[in-house]
Amino acid sequence: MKNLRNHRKYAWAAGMLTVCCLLMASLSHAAIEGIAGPSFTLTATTGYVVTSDGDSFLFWGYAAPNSNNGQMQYPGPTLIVNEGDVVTVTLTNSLPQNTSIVFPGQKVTAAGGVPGEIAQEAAPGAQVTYTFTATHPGTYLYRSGTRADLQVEMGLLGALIVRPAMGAGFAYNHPDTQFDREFLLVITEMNPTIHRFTELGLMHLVNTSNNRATNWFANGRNFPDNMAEPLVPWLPNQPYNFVPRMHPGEKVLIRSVGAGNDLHPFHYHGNDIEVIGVDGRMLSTGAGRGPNLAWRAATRRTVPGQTADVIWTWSAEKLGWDIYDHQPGIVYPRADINAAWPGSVCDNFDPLTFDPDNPPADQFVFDTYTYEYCPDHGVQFPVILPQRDSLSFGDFYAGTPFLGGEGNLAPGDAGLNSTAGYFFMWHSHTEKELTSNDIWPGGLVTFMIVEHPRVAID
Ligand SMILES: [Cu+2]
Repeated sequence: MKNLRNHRKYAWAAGMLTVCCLLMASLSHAAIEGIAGPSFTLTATTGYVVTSDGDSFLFWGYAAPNSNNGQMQYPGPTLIVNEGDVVTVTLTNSLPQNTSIVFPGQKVTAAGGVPGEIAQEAAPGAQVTYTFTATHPGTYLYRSGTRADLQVEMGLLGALIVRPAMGAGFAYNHPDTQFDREFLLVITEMNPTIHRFTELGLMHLVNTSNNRATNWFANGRNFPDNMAEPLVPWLPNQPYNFVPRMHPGEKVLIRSVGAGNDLHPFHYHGNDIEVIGVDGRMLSTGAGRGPNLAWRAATRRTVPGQTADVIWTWSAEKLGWDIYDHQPGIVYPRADINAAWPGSVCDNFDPLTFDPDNPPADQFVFDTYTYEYCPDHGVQFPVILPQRDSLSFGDFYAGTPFLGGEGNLAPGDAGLNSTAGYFFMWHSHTEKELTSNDIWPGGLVTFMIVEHPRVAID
């Protein structure tokens, strides 16, 4: 598996013009929604968060003039800076009590404000400015440092991304941390009782010591709202979504942030993940050795206050059937792609001479264009599909279980999966967290969508 990257580079070098390569490389780094630094202006203020059971709650959060049309948002704006930047964050407090921001992992100095227990605070109507140098690339959390049991619950939190000097396509300053796409996953939860009492100003009734959540969020939205587009008008304080998408064989970086107060085991279906960094530090036994302490897992605990950089990939290798729905003996027209890619490896692959115990190099086993695992080329789906009349059609059923051609849906069913993408559920493995206030499905769920290579993602 680790040679897949090399195979891809080989194919591109052989088949594409340099200028085309550069264009594709820049497009392939799916952007994380956020605002670029190094100077930020945040206001702590109020807004309303809509839950997927149809309710809405008062939240406290951060607003920035250059994010979400200047409206308060949950989570706060994702702050994106470069390694070495001197970062300044000016916080204006429009809340009824003192507040502050802490930046775990950064050496922060503050100007203005009043001393708090763990950070310099801004009183209501006042300002405080924080300054730090982004010395280490990685994924970080920022959140309230004032009465965090209440203020984090109320929504004063966000993510900070420090891009390495090596370039935006790397998680850290090591070639093995290169990725094709990246997505942010800020995990939080909320207890409606605290938000109701706070909205009514009944602060003496707010008890955070018996805090019990009933709603769970990925990037500030419950499922299925987190699969809607970013910046939809019906979620004015929840601009971010969480819809990871990729093409087979790509390396996807998930920057996961435990921004709430509870642990959440998060399960990545479809393949194990590889954890390459924690709290903005690449896992490595020594300088230059790369992420060689990375561990693989199907489910990883999201820890409050901790971040983790996780790589996930999927290639259909050794699936045992042809996910592209190629029928045996049929040669598929590739004229449209041969101009850019030097033809299909799988069309020329000879299964009779293939020795799985002694396989040739990856570039002769994986298709140049689709990333198909050639020994599975044309191998039929191992199960006889039920008759169409016996199927229950979900919204994401495309008329085919494959990445290949689309079929006909049942009469009257428009379907949502118009690209015949392949869906893997990613979700909390605390099963109660698959609800929104006891309504299923909801909460901390999304789907990774593996798209056919012909489907444009960006
Ligand atoms: Cu699962």
